[in-house]
Amino acid sequence: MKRALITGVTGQDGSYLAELLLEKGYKVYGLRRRTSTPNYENIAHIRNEIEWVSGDLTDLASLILAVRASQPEEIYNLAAQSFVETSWPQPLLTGQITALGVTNMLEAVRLVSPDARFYQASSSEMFGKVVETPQKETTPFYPRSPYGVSKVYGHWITVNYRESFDMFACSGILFNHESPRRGIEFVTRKVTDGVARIKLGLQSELRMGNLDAKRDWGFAGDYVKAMWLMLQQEQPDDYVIATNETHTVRELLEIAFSHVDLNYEDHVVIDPKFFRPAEVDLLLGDCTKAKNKLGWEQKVSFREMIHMMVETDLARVEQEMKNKVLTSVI
Ligand code: NDP
Ligand code: GDR
Repeated sequence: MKRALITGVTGQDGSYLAELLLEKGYKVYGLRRRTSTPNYENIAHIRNEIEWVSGDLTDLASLILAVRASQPEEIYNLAAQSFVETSWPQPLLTGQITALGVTNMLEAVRLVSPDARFYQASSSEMFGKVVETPQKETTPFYPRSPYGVSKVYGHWITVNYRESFDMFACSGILFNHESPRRGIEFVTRKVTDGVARIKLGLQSELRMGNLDAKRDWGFAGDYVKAMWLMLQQEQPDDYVIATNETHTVRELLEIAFSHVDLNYEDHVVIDPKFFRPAEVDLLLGDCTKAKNKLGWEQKVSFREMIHMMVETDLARVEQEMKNKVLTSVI
């Protein structure tokens, strides 16, 4: 039985990846950090199938113990302070987790299980300001947020450990990917949750930021398959994972509201609070390398995914109304 250690297992991607690895017969170890209120929402259904190890990306000793306890053949480093907006008010914390945390993880692997295969969750946010489109593995980075800068560090330290210590370390440069398990602060989920609440009469407006930003949005369930494929190759390498399509936030609004016969223009209010100090205007990925070398391809389209998210949020909000326990809105 193969063993895998996942950091960030309680997050969106961690939950889909844990499901995938369990299906494949892996013994899955999940790193969890101490929180005052435990958060198992995304993995409640598989919680008892995961072996838990405690640790925090900012604490090297805890990671050494976690790698020692799990003895994994594969390690997926998905943990991060992952919300771009929060990286301006919390730049140091973001750097400690999202940048230096990667070195902590790599050191733990190098010291305890140097032959383990390592996946780093890199991001299209590293491309930032448009230098070239579509963006591919060779496109220069120009990050536009403390988060993006931290991910560039995490990316290059992964490449450096591969080249310095001959470690099997891969970096997946993943473009935005979403699902019903997406955190509610991210734009797709904020919109689909807002649509559900408006449709069910709980609120009438949705306050938004820059509607002109363009993103290449895929489905998280498809993207975790690419992570696994990267660690099954003969040689470690870096790959862009994307849909090769881009859409504005405005198109996202149109698709989500019209799915329940509403017009977004009747409900969306522009609020300067949601504009960022520096914006990434356009992301559009070219994943030709992943298609050719990994045989990876997306299955769920952007429209299908947004419909799936609206339907899930409608059902959840309706249930919450019945139970008279409404979760708070962003
Ligand atoms: P989420 O925000 O949903 O999950 C983040 C995870 O990191 C959570 O499990 C969280 O645990 C954990 N975490 C945060 N801080 C620490 C810490 N100090 N020590 C240990 N664990 C910690 O992110 P996603 O699932 O969306 O993304 C997964 C990874 O992929 C992230 O690194 C993200 O930056 C990157 N990425 C994501 C993309 C996307 O579109 N989703 C695109 C490209 C890259 P807790 O539950 O305790 O908060
Ligand atoms: P992003 O995702 O910053 O691309 O990072 P997010 O969904 O937060 O923003 C996407 C775009 O939408 C615009 N926008 C808004 N965003 C939010 N959150 N709330 C709003 O009200 C709003 N209005 C407009 C933003 O300005 C932005 O242009 C995500 C994260 O998952 C990262 O961890 C990951 O690395 C990248 O995707 C790829």
